[in-house]
Amino acid sequence: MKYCLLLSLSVLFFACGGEQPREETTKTQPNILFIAIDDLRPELGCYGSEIAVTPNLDAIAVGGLLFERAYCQQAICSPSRASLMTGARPESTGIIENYTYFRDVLPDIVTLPQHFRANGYETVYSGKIYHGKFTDEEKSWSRKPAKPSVERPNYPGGYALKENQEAYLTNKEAMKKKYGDVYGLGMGPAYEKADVPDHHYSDGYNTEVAIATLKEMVADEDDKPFFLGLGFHHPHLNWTSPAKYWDLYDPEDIPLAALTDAPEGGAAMGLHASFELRVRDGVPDGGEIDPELSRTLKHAYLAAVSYVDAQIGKMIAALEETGMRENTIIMVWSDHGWHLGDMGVWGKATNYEIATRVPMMIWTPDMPAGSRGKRSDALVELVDMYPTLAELAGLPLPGHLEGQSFAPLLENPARKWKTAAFSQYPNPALREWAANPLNQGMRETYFGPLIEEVERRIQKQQGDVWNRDLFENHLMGYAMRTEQHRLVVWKDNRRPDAAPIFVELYDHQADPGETKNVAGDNEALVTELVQRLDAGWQASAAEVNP
Ligand SMILES: [Ca+2]
Repeated sequence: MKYCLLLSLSVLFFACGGEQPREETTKTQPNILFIAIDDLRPELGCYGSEIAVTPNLDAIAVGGLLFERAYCQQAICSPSRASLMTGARPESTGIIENYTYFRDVLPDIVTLPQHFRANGYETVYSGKIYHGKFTDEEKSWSRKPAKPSVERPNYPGGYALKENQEAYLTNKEAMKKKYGDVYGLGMGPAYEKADVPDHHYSDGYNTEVAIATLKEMVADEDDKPFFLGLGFHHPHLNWTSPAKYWDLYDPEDIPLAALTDAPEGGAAMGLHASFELRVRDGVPDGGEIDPELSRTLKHAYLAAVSYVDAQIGKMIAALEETGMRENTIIMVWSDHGWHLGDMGVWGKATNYEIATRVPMMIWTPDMPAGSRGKRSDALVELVDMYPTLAELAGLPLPGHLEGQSFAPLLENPARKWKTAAFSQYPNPALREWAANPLNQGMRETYFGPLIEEVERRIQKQQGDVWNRDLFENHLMGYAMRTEQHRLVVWKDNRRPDAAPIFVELYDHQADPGETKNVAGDNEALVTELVQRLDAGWQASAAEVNP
């Protein structure tokens, strides 16, 4: 084991009177390349997609370990990232929307990079690791990223094409005039195909920054191991990518979502009205997203995925060029999945398989040859990455962690593992798309009719249980994925011990697309699963013998 080796090296150097045992020790610790991809669903070559062009991610899977059943803890950016970066679940962090900065509520929690930093690592990031401005500059990161040799043009709204820049500026101005400063309204198009170099959009540029930073760190004399975060904004909207990535796909070959109906008997509040997409220029405010637009949107999403994949290729090449490849753990993850018309919805922000299942893979220098290229069916969670990386680097595990190191799966990918994965989401239908409670402004904008429509649907299903304050502000969906089932329990989160307001059960053996809620036909099973959900993540942890 690496940790034992590190200890013995230290002892050896002390015993021999070596002058700097600590430095000799840290030299053997692995670097970490922590690759975050925003809104990436597991539709990649290595996940069995027949169309996605993702050779660089596929290559990581070929040499590393891919997780077929990895789940986020909440299917939206900030809560998911606050959870995985602190190693605590949304229920514990209290971060369940995109507006609250985790540092404001958890001033002393030790984050993943902060923990590495405290243990002698240089920690630095480029791009989106935490959500938005919540970057924890002072505590998490020990150094600033380097300046690359290229410059990124300052495109309004991030669009390279004049017509899209103008659409963005005009819409923004018009919305502001009409509705005031309502969050996020007045956007440009959802996608763009422009013949520009990679670094003209954020991800290409941020990769150049990460590569320049890597080279700078390698040139440093202190020989500290590094934790380098490289976070991609794509394939989050807007899907703006250089033309060459669009050209990898023939639109005729792009399959549309196969299952576009809401689950039969599912929770009326379980699905939203695709606000996040509808706010974009060129997408209808309500009603159907027709097949032609659906195909273009999916093409745009796939182009964005290939654009990210190409940047990952550059980053890995830089690791090789600097001689760091063989001593660097590569951890790849996405913060949640995405409905591309699945269940009739566009966007993240649900408690279903499509939104909660994420791509996740790891490559380590010293994993057994027999594990390389394997795909693990074990249930794992994003919150597990913190303890895993800490263990693999030989660091102690902070006591507050609520995940479990999956390092044992690297030794044996098929071993018995957790019995459940957990996530949660507050009422997707009656929240803004950033999971904040609806503000009055949202009702007054063009979203008003959409909100009334979902509200009527919920009232019809829930009858006397309906209560606006409860449904808008306090309703939480708690989801549990087991080997065979997905359970979603809707609760008043002020009354955790009260009976659920609504329950959904999907049987993945019979119905992998989650098309039918079978809770009503399986009372005994629901009772048992609700008990398991209530028992929490600890009760579902894997048994690991020392
Ligand atoms: Ca995201």
